[in-house]
Amino acid sequence: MKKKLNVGMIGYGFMARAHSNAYRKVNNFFDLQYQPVLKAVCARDEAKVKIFAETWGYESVETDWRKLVERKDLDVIDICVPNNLHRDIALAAARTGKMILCEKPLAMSSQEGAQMVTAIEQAGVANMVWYNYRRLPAVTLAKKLVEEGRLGRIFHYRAVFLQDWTISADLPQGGTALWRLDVAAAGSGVTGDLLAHCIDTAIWINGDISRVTAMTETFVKERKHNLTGKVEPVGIDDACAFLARFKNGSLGTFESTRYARGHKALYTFEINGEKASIQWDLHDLHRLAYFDHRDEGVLRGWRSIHVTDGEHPYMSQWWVPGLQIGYEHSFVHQVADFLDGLAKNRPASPTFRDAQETQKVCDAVLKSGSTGQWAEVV
Ligand code: SOE
Repeated sequence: MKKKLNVGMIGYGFMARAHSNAYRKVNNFFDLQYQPVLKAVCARDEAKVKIFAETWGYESVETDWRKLVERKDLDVIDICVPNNLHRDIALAAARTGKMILCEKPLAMSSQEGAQMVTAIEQAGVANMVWYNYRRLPAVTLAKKLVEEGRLGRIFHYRAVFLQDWTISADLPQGGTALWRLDVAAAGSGVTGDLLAHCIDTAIWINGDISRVTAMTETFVKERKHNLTGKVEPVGIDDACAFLARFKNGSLGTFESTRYARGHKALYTFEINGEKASIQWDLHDLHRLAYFDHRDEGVLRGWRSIHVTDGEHPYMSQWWVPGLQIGYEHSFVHQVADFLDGLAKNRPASPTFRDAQETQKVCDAVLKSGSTGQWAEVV
């Protein structure tokens, strides 16, 4: 008999769908002691949250997150709302002793992140942040290859995350669908939204970053605000590029923009080591490119590994070798790892504390972007 874990979801957007899908599927594919139960979902719009509950199979709805967090029949609170609400909800949930899963980025700033880390650690509650790309089999394989020392000494880490959906100056900011453009709700633009993914993967695979130098730009300076109806200044970074020094001595270059016409979600990274290199591309997420200098000269070249074999991370749980999985599976894997960690009393990463490292890098990037100076990650 599996142990039931009652989930209280806050939010009903894109991420709430991705997480709900993962809770529903995880026990069909992974043999785990725990089983999530979709107990309640909360959002301010009662009519919409009821439709969401019906679609995904939540047993009940709430319209006030404070009420949801206080409910005695819930074990886990899943925070899937704009970034400006993460801290208050996490602090309130920690006070009730509930486990907390928080959508990325952890917080609006590392100052808020630090408060959240303290609160959950004092409360001693299980916690995790949804940096889902780590759990794509090809990305997990990249981490494994680096850990095994196959690349040797790492010289370079290079990542980009490119989109093009905010180029139109007529696009408003703020409100349900466009809160990512509103600095009051998002905290930052591409730095917290997209580079945070790149930074999380980079730290996970290549270790901590010590200093950065960045440039940021806001191409469209004013947009109509959906909440006030007025044209207001845009406070987010539309684009950001930064150089980084890793503690292991390697150099990092990172770039993100929502103004790369033609690119919808092009997240790629490349790692160059003394002996081998790795490349990964979200548009082809089940493949990992690998070049090994130790290969016999005439055969040496980039190989494209179709990461669908039973020996590859997570893949033995899915179909048969050669059949690929997709984006949504990264969330299923994240829930599986969280539940497995609970059973083994071994927290799955990234915990709030791990995600706070990314938050610190984001703060340093934004600071450097505004001062034009190198910034230490503190
Ligand atoms: C923004 O468009 C976004 O949805 C991010 O918020 C997600 O974190 C990223 O995975 C895809 O792009």
